[in-house]
Amino acid sequence: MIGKTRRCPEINLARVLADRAKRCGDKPAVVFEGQRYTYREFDASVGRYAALLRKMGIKKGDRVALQLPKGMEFIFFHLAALSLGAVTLPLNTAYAPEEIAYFLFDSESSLFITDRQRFARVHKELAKAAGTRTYLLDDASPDGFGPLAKELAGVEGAQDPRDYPARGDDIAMICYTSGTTGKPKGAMITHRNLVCNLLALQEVWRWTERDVLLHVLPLFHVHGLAVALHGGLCAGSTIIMHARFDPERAWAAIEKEKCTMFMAVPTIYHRLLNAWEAVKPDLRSMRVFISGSAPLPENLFAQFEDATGFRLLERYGMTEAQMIASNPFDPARRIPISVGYPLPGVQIRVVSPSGQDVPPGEVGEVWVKGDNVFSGYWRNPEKTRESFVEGWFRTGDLGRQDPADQLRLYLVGRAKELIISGGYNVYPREVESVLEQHRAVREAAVFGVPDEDLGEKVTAVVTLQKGAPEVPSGELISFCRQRLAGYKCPKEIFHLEELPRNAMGKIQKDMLQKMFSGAGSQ
Ligand code: MLC
Ligand code: AMP
Repeated sequence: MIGKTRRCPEINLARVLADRAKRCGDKPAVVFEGQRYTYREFDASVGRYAALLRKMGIKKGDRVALQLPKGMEFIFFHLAALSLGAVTLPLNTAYAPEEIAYFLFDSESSLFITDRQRFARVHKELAKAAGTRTYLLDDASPDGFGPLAKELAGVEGAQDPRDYPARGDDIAMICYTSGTTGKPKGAMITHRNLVCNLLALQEVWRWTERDVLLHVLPLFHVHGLAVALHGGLCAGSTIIMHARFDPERAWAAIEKEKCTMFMAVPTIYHRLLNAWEAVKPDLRSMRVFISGSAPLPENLFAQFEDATGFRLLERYGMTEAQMIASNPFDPARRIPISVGYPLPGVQIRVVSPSGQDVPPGEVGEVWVKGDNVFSGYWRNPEKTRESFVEGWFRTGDLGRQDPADQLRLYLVGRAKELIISGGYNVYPREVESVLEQHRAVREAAVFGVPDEDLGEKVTAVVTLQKGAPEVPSGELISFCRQRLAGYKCPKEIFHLEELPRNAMGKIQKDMLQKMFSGAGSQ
């Protein structure tokens, strides 16, 4: 075991950020696609959005689901909801209507905030979440509320309702994650999880109000939301935010805005490296480039350093446990393929299948404990029980600790069947069960094959029902697209007469991986 516990303040995350805004006043907080908000303006907007949510009847414990394009509205609604003690559900904009309906139904969300375009796709499915009201930013909403500008004007001058009734172990967010079996589960993340993790990151990454962070990640995952956005605001930094990632534009912004920090997934670093020669920006303002959410290949680490002179700082995290470990700030101590040491307040064990600590240097499952660890899965005591052993959270990641370097952690694989494609998680079982709904498909096996850009590429093999006519792969991919977010859909689908199985009857995915790595479309 490595790492120490420490006390975390009992405070509402939105309160922490509002207090920081008071101290930062006229300093720019967020610059989003040309819209510039000082901390004072930012905080006033959160207050106005809170007044609107209060008018809509939102109160402590209510779930508020957000499926919005990246932008200030998402941020203001999210923080406004937290400041009233409500719980937010940040939803990936790529989720298919069936997925959205399930999340709203399962979470019993009181309110679903989206826009006209997304509502048009999802509204037929919403009948499944009958108790959820919908608010549309840019149109008249089904229950009588008008577009955002009109509603915000209506609460202008209203008393600031932010009373921060939730804190400590109260839930702040429910983030849905899929799994190897069953339906996606809602990870309940508390105010304590978020606040203590931010304080740890500030310390380890020396994050201060002098920093200027370039933000290119989506806001609906822990990386872009709980680390980059909350972290930047909590430190009193300025956040330069792009609606979507574009490598040339990102390099140019770092130079123009004199950025000091950047954080991204390895796919983004790979694309930045490809664009390096074309832009060659002046990086003298930069302090640190941070990578996480997926394994950072050793050659990418080396090539990035050769081109830019910066050693990427790799860290390890997970929706359920926020940020767990990080390489040290000192560049000389950043080692490729290692995720470093536990963050302050985080404890790590590496454990055998029988639940014993393995000797340092041997591979086992990474278990985590600390104020960063979530409080369980929403209304799913069985999955929660399976995920914890005596207060230790089982990450499903396989790691090894270096006995010669203060138990520095290396991740070597996963005990869970998971594909990480461009930093997004794809659980094979979810995709297989969609493919198996197709009338011609008898069985499907989904796995990741190595991909230079995405890290792993979702790939499928199917066998067909007896007598079924050949189905083109394109048709099967379209079938998946109607039911799953685009990034979960196989990029390639191959056909076999039979799936290879071992003596126990289990499909040999490692064999399929070898057969189809580097194969072309069929
Ligand atoms: C997009 N597409 C992907 C994809 N992203 N396919 C596979 N894997 C991905 N990651 C597909 C879309 O379905 C679409 O297909 C096409 O690519 C173009 O979509 P896009 O949105 O324009 O893509 P692009 O801008 O190229 O996005 C690539 C990316 C993005 C790398 C910028 O994937 C990204 O932002 N990834 C970061 C994910 C992240 O934040 N993860 C953190 C999880 S939290 P088509 O055919 O429909 O056009 C976590 C904890 C921790 O893991 O430790 O941080
Ligand atoms: P998510 O469920 O989207 O939060 O993804 C969490 C998973 O991403 C972890 O369990 C790891 O498998 C993986 N992950 C995050 N950071 C890293 C990293 N630096 N190296 C390898 N895997 C990582």
